[in-house]
Amino acid sequence: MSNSKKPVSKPSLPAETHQMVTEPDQSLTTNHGLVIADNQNSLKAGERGPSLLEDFVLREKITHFDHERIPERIVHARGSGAHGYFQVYKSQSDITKAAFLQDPKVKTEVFVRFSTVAGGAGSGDLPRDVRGFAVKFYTSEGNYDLVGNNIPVFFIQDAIKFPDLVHSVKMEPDRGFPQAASAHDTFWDFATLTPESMHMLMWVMSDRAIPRSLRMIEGFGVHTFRMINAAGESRFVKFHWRPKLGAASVVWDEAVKINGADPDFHRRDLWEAIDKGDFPEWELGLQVFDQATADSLDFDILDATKLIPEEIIPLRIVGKLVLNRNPDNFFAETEQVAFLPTNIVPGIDFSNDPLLQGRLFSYQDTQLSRLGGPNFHQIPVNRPRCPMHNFQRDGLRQMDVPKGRVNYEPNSLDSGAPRENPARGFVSHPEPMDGIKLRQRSATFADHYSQARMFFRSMTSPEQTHIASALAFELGKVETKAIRERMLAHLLIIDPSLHKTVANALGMQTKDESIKAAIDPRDVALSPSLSLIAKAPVTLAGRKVGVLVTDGFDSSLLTALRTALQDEAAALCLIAPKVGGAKDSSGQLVEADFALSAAPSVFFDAVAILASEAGANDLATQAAAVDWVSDAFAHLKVIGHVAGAAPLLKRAGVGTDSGLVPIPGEQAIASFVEAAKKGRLWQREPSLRRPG
Ligand code: HDE
Repeated sequence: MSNSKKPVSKPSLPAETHQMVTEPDQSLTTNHGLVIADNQNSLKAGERGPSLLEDFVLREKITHFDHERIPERIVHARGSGAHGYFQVYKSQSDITKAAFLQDPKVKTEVFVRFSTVAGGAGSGDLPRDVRGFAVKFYTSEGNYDLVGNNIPVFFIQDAIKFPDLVHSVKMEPDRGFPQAASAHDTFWDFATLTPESMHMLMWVMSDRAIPRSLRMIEGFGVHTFRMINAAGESRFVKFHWRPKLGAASVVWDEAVKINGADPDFHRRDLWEAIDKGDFPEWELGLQVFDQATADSLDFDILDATKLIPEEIIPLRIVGKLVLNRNPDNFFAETEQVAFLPTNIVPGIDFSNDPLLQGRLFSYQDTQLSRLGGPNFHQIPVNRPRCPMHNFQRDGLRQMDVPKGRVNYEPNSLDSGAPRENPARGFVSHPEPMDGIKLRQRSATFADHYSQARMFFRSMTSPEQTHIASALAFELGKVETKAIRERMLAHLLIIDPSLHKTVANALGMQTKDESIKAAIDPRDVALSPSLSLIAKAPVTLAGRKVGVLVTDGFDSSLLTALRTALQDEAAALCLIAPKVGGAKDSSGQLVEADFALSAAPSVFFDAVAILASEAGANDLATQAAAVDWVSDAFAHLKVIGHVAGAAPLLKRAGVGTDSGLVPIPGEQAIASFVEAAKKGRLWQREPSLRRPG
């Protein structure tokens, strides 16, 4: 096709628009390459006549559109993806022969998909839910997929219960609601009849389930895996991802409001950070241990409802993951990426965890129906980046054109055809196996309460209160009293003080001791490293500060604040009553990033009010502005303010505490920044809300 722009006539246009048009650089074509002359009108029998079946252009376009959607994932349907790389800090050859864990000079390409679990693809980003954290490493030895979550344990111990778990948490089948919510009868019915879920329930009720940002979640491989070195020595390993920005969460009331104000809050945050070059990073940590250590633990390492406290086996930090490129196309990449826990490489192997074993079957199977056949590995995001050859042929959606006569092995007709390679090929760890066929849970899996108790008691006081509040909210939405009572009976075993708080919050004074633990919980050593608040970094890096201005504001103060926040690697978002902006005290118009109505304070980690007194008086009559301030206070944020902001602060009814930082002039900006770096003021919370 010539690219020269010569004028061509366009006879199919209606008479009134009949004109000479310029030939475009790229002509629109059908899927088979035929150039389309008119993309505005279907082929009809006469100007006002019926459309003709012959119109293959129309039919091709509509047919393709009709099939634009593929079945969404059964779980983890809502997700956000990004490209990046993984780099090991130093060779891990003592524990594994995996090639991507050897050379610190090598950057291994990755694609990562974060997700919520229960909601559909169009659901909001901030339900109380587990987050998926799936990483595809395109290694030189084939794709390695580490398909984990942001919580290190799981609800169930055996894969056979997964469909029941998922059915119970998803929308109830008769009514089709609630969407993306565990706060309903069927979930709590299942969970309370499944004592092994108690530890995970503590995590899901904790702040971990309402993260501030996908850039601020931890990740876990959950199961115990194996690593094998070149000498064939096997060790057990647990995988951890640690965010460089620190892990952080929102408070529940904020999550509820964010979901309404910006259902794409997490997706947008990840996209924007990468887009502006603020690349999210995680470090990969391993807990490596041998059989003797495994035997010394008071739980079974094959039980996915248990974690190994870092206080017992510290993390060995081995490398970093950097996400530095947004997808070019959401559907082609994020939607079509197919993670398979069976994608492993020499040097890594599975354990016999019965939950993992079921997953080894499920993912391949689900892709067959989701991606329409056995050739989904040919989709660009799923293709290995290393050479790939075998004799699997044909099938739906075959994109390759294999050549030659030979499509079987062994063969003698093609000496260049692929052959097995015992030297480099994957060999399963030769673990001795001997046993009788049976359907039975090992007795070593029977302690369902000790780690639930350990997790709850390892939390700081605000975190414990949040767990109790979440339980009160969730159970408060459960209509069937017997289910609420059953959960209270479990809580009594986990921790009597938690039971008491939740029972009080629900106004249910039962002390039901009808549930008997298969094994009475033990008071194991606490694990303070499980608390997010205890290890929260003092930083504003990657955080956002919302600055509210009105006409007459002090622009030199704003400039100084902007510089101070830049120095902390934080972003400043300028908010004015109107998006067009506000005039500073010299009458100069400064454009805003957002109008107040479009940027509630729940979007920010800290706020500052630089309003003039006249502006603040006016804002004090506007509910959106009053909510902006009272929400920031209720969400325990640091609020910087100039003297002129007083009428608005007063109307919002905010108290005075160390989180209200006056900014009388540029010299006070440092105190605002120092206060904001500490994050939320947990000490403010007891005066504002209690469970129930
Ligand atoms: Fe999954 N899981 N899962 N899962 N899972 C899927 O695979 C399954 C489990 C996890 O971003 C599905 O491609 C079974 C644990 C993530 O695309 C499906 C069992 C953990 C993702 C499936 C589990 C996970 C999935 C649905 C119990 C944490 C999203 C669509 C034996 C370690 C990956 C798909 C992405 C997705 C099955 C339990 C993590 C149906 C049978 C435990 C992060 O195959």
